Amino acid sequence: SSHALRRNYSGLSFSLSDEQKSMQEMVRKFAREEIVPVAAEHDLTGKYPTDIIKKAWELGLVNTHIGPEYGGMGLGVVDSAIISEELGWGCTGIQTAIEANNLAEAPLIVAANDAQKKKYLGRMTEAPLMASYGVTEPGAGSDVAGLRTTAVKKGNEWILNGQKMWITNCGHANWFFVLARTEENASPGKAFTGFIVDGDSPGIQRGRKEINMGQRASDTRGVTFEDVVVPEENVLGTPGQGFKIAMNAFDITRPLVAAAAVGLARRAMEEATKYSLERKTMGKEIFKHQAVSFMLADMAIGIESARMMVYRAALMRDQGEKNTWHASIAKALASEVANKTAADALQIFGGNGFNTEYPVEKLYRDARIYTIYEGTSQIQRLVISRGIADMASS
Ligand code: CS8
Ligand code: FAD
Repeated sequence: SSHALRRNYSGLSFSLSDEQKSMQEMVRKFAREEIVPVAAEHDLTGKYPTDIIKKAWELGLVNTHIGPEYGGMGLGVVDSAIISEELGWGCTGIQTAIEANNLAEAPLIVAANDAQKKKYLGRMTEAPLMASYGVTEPGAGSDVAGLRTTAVKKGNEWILNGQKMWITNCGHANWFFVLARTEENASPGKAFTGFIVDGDSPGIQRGRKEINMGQRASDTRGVTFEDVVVPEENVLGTPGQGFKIAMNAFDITRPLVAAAAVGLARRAMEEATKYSLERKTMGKEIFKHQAVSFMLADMAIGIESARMMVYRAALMRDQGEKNTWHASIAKALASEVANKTAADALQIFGGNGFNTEYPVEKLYRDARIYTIYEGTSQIQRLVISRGIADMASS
């Protein structure tokens, strides 16, 4: 198939396959017709977009990495990036709710055995369920190795205790991926274990929905685990491997978060372009003032280069190459492009930009999270600079 051909292609290519182009067209239509009309309302009320997620699920736009053996489409990271950009163009709050399923599933994609995949990935393709990735804690976000949640083995079960914070989809999660410390005095690469935790396990207490600055359609909460019993069969990989499994998941999802940021930036550029071609000052459209059109040119520079980096990081993963370094570059670049583009779009709208009747103040608020979640811009630079040092010494 063209899919297989594309994956084996070894030279450079900047074109999407016909399959990818028609999928992009389909998601673009979905975003325009189903997401854009309701995005402002979800932003205002914070209501979880259950209906839209269900429609997206029916179109195969949710849980994109799950293989056909488990009822999914088994899309690659490039395919998923195309979807993320279009959904992000529509509303990154709604896109984040959808993407958080991919994030929760990523540790299973990389480390689960067949029975775990059948049970936990299979059900995601049978009904529009949500899942969560639980790593961050009130006391440890960037410093994953500093997390305090513990799991202690008792017979054939593990007893989980601790607290997670800022967990996307938490209020709706059917199951959680949870990273917990299982060895007190081991190095990060050996001290943690990843678990699949059923959402209805006794001892799980979900917090209230957090009221965030942007992406308000998405559901973010804290959650407490008190003596939660997890069966041995729900350990991912082997005990001690959890940190690497959690990091490996980011190799898949950072390019996709970056893709959504590109979608947001593209939307901001489109809105600002339209406005600047209509609004007149000093006898001409503001687009004809170079100070304005150059802001639009800078938006295009940012968007085009960020998308190339997203595709590069995503394609490397699809081709089986280690992409951690490139994923961090894509994530840092796209986040910063989204913030700059949204801020400049707001500027181009003048006073109207500051007002909720116009679309750009939402884009500006929604953009803000990109330099924070999925690893802050500082953490991406830490990964990138360590990579530079490794290259210099090898
Ligand atoms: O702590 C790491 C880090 O990445 N921190 C940032 C955390 C983060 O990104 N959190 C995001 C949470 S999820 C989220 O925000 C969701 S957003 C909402 C949903 C939206 C839709 C998706 C770090 C700072 C990079 C590294 O920490 P260190 O403590 O310095 O550990 P290291 O020494 O680097 O590594 C320890 C061992 O792990 C191995 N490792 C590291 N990276 C990888 C990858 N793949 C496989 N293995 C990895 N990428 C490393 O080799 C070490 O192994 P050793 O055997 O010990 O040598
Ligand atoms: P800290 O780690 O305390 O960082 C504070 C500041 O210090 C930042 O500017 C940071 O860049 C800087 N800093 C920290 N360490 C260093 C360093 N070594 N060098 C330089 N600078 C440093 N987590 C999940 O597990 N699952 C989710 O689904 C999820 N969804 C989220 C959704 C939202 C809306 C939000 C806000 C967060 C979400 N997170 C999730 C958590 C997110 O990944 C963390 O907030 C993020 O990784 C930063 O961690 P922190 O908030 O603890 O900040």
